[in-house]
Amino acid sequence: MILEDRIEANVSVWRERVARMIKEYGDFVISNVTVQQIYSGIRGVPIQVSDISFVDPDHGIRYRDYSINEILKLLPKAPGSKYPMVGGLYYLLMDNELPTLSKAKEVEEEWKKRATVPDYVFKIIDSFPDDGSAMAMLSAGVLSMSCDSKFSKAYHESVGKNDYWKSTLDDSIDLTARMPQIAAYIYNKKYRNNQQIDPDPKLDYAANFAHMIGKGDDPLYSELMRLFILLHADHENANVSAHTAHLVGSALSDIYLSCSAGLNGLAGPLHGLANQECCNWLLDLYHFYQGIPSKEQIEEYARKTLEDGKVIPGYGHAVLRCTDPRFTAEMEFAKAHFPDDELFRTAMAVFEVVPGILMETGKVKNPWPNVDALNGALQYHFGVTETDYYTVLFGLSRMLGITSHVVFARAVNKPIERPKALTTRMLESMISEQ
Ligand code: AMX
Repeated sequence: MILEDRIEANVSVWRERVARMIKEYGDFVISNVTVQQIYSGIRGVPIQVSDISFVDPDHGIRYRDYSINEILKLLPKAPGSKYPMVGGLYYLLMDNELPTLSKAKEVEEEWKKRATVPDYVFKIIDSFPDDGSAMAMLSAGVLSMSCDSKFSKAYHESVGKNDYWKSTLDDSIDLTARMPQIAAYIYNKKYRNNQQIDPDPKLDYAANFAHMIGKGDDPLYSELMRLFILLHADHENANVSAHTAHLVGSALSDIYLSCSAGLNGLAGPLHGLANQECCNWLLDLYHFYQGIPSKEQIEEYARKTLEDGKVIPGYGHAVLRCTDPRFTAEMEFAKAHFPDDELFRTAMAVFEVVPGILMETGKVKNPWPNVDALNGALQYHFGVTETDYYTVLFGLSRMLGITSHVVFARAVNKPIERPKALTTRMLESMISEQ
């Protein structure tokens, strides 16, 4: 199996590092938890080790310690493309080493061999009404494949604990191989009168997805999807979707059960759904002023949004304290290829005005744009105008990172996660006894 030998070579080193850390420094205190943190989403409390990716508050996401700019430069490119091949990205997330072009291609070839989606997945998706939630369809489709889990089979055949990661990797490759067709099937069912398009084995992962949603004629859309998948592949494992998948996986639930749970978290408006809300906000702004709005109009519109008690989607972040480098990468893509697109120009005008307004509130910790501030505008340019589908694109990409974290957790035998809950009365007496 691809990557198995690479991970095998690293596993004993990782296990030794972790075992040594626990044995020699098990009592080392890295953080105290305050009452405020308990009541506010355990915000900022270190609860995980995340060696696959790390959100640096001042510089943005790093995959295996490489910044987005480095990744864009260093990963092998798809043939005839300026953007990295998704297979190489998966290799890096799983392995810690920059892949060669041939390694990236090996992953893509393996995906092609495993890309057949079982019929029952389509039947499950078909059982939803056409106007059902695209994310619920995606989550249910992924969940249904649990019956095919190689990990589950190995577990019930009493494979040893130290080898659980191998069948989990097997499941991760199967799941990621099938994701483009499942995501495309949902798009075609909901927005293209169920006109399904068969995969084209000649195409790379991202181009094949573009082809299956009917955008195969525009090579630039394949380029966008290569970039989009790369930018959304991972964001540390303490965010809602990755942490949920990890938590469920820690009970030794298989990857399909874990990832379906993670996708349900991604579907929330404070997480992945912000994608669509941001594009809708931009479109409403654009239509309200019947074209690209002036600075004053944006100011008026943004202030009205805040007065109505709403947030300005696409701005702010729980961890980042800078302009999201993923936003910058998307901005550069649009500037290079369609600088005059009206929705893109609207997004750029918003970028000039909104941070200042958010700073004035005095409470927003990060007034700068996150990746969602542009995602929708870019998809819209290519005619993917169905904003309620955007979180599925996010989910398609995020499975690469989430499943890498799940495999890694199995490789180092992370135990079941079980923090502790306290009652309010307990907290009150702890405080009064101080
Ligand atoms: N517009 C208006 N108010 C905002 C704001 C924004 N874009 N971002 C933060 N604030 C407000 C918060 O609502 C909070 O107000 P409160 O004290 O009255 O409840 C206050 O500023 C402090 O919040 P914070 O510590 O700066 O942010 P947070 O960690 O609580 O929340 C986030 C982070 C992303 C949920 C928030 O910035 C937000 O709602 N942004 C808009 C939605 C969005 O873009 N989400 C995408 C996130 C990225 C992703 O997962 N895809």
